[in-house]
Amino acid sequence: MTRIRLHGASYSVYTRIARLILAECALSYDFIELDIFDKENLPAGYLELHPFSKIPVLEQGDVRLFETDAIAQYLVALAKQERFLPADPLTRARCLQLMRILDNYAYPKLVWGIWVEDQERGPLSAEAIAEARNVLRVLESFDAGAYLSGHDLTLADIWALPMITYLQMTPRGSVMLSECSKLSRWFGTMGQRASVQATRFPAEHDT
Ligand SMILES: N[C@@H](CCC(=O)N[C@@H](CS)C(=O)NCC(=O)O)C(=O)O
Repeated sequence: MTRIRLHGASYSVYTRIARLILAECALSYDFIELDIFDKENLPAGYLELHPFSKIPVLEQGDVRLFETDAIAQYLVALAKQERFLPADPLTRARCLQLMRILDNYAYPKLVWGIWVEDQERGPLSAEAIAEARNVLRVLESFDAGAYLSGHDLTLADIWALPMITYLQMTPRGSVMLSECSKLSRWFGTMGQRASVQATRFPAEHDT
């Protein structure tokens, strides 16, 4: 198989999603680390790989892909690991629903609204806390089994893990997560996976 190259950052939520899938699918790859927020110093030609200046980007021979969902679906098909997307219509729909909830609400409200605010600005506003709680309440309501959309690991779990990890690393987020018994249990289970341990954020090594 032509060698896979992944451009991204070890601190990035979406890069970690791609790396979790690569690890879960036992696909080896070269990781090309860049700081996407240092726009002045992006690698030459990076905008040809990602015209919207984001990470991750996957390359394999002539294949170039951006948008993490496209990368994810390519990788699971390549590795013949379609089990990460449930076959049953409703379970699959719930899995996709969760992934979009995570993109559209959890990423902005938990990662940017809580983790980044906590790191960069200090005291969290009541509004930010209420919005994060609302996201957690919705995730907690997906009462499916050991994993978020059933009894097996799916892309929804892989999507959620990096976002909940950043939330949980803040004092307030850790308390909020502990108030959600199912999500807390799920987070503990996920933390034991080799893929999760192998892709820890740099900030996790400091905690
Ligand atoms: N919709 C994109 C989102 C990717 C994304 O937002 N990546 C973040 C890092 S986790 C990024 O590149 N941020 C840089 C920026 O917004 O300038 C995807 O699914 O790949």
